[in-house]
Amino acid sequence: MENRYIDLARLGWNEWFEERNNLEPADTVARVAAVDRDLLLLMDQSGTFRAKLAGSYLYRHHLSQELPCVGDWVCADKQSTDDFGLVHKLLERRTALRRKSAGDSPDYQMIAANVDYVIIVQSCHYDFNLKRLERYLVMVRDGGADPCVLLTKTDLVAPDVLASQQAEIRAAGVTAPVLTLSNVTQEGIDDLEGMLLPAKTYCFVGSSGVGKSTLINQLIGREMLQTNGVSGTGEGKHTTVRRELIILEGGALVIDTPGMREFGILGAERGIDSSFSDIIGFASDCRYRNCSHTGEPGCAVLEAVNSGVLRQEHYDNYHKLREESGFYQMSDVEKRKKDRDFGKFIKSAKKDLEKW
Ligand SMILES: Nc1nc2c(ncn2[C@@H]2O[C@H](COP(=O)(O)OP(=O)(O)OP(=O)(O)O)[C@@H](O)[C@H]2O)c(=O)[nH]1
Ligand SMILES: [Mg+2]
Ligand SMILES: [Zn+2]
Repeated sequence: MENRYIDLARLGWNEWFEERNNLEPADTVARVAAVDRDLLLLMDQSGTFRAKLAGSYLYRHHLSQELPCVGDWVCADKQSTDDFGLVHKLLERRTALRRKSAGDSPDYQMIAANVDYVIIVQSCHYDFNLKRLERYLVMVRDGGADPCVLLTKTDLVAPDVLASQQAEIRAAGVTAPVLTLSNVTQEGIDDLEGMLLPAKTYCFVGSSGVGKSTLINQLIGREMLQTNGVSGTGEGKHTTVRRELIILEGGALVIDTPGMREFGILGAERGIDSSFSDIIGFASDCRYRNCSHTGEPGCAVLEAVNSGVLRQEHYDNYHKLREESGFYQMSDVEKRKKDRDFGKFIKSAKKDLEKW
């Protein structure tokens, strides 16, 4: 590796990136720790700094997969007039965790880039779902990263329940490592910690409320990430709203992500529409074009359910899957709140990273 990149190695840089990207001697490379549209938090060998996407970059790239996301390597000019660096190049990705955009768009929504291991988190208490796990495994492999399965909240189920879930995973032919832990009793946390290698990037994904941020806080050793303190409530609400790259004391790089309703799963929408074509058929007769089929007046889908033409169970499954697949986008209110929070976040993240 060239000398100027050696310090970047602890942020995950390696020969692969050097060989794949035609870098000029003047290029300064940095890794994306967080993103909010054209605003980025970057890290390099000397610390963290804020940056914006260069106008010329935005002009030339329109697909969301072409925009930097958490974990990406970029070229950035640090000196810029208004205290922001300027990102003018996105380096080639070694791996990509991404999902297909809705419809026939060729675009992908990026979740994280250059991840070595994706830790698929499910709580063994009411969240365990083999089908969903399998869809995650497909998404991870599709993007070139290695999967690991993690069952949390083992303190809430009897040992035989946990054992049968593990057996179910094995019986399905899943070859990825399967770990279990409790953030409450700490049982199993050592096993996970022992697996985390310096300069490797681990992305935690899974439904909202399974304990991803709680776990990462334990790994950091303090309450850096906000977690959902009120258990049993807050249905449908995400505590974590932003993907964020954090460096642990042992040198591993971890990415926290919001619960999966925001993301959905690779291509899931299309799959759902094809298995529920009967519902889609009724939906064309709904009074409102954007009908959610949950109680709007003139909803033809509900009418079909009520008159017994559609089975209630089929209808319920449809909603469950759509919800899981991220079909329900965040409301505008949530989006605005997210924007406001980002300013605060940048400040605190900068402080945290500077200590490191
Ligand atoms: N009993 C038990 N509760 C846990 C465990 N891990 C987390 N929790 C609780 O579960 C709730 C949700 O935890 P979070 O860490 O916020 O979940 P998350 O996966 O980050 O959720 P999002 O950020 O919304 O995606 C909190 O109330 C935690 O205290 C565990 O191992 N056992
Ligand atoms: Mg969280
Ligand atoms: Zn309807």
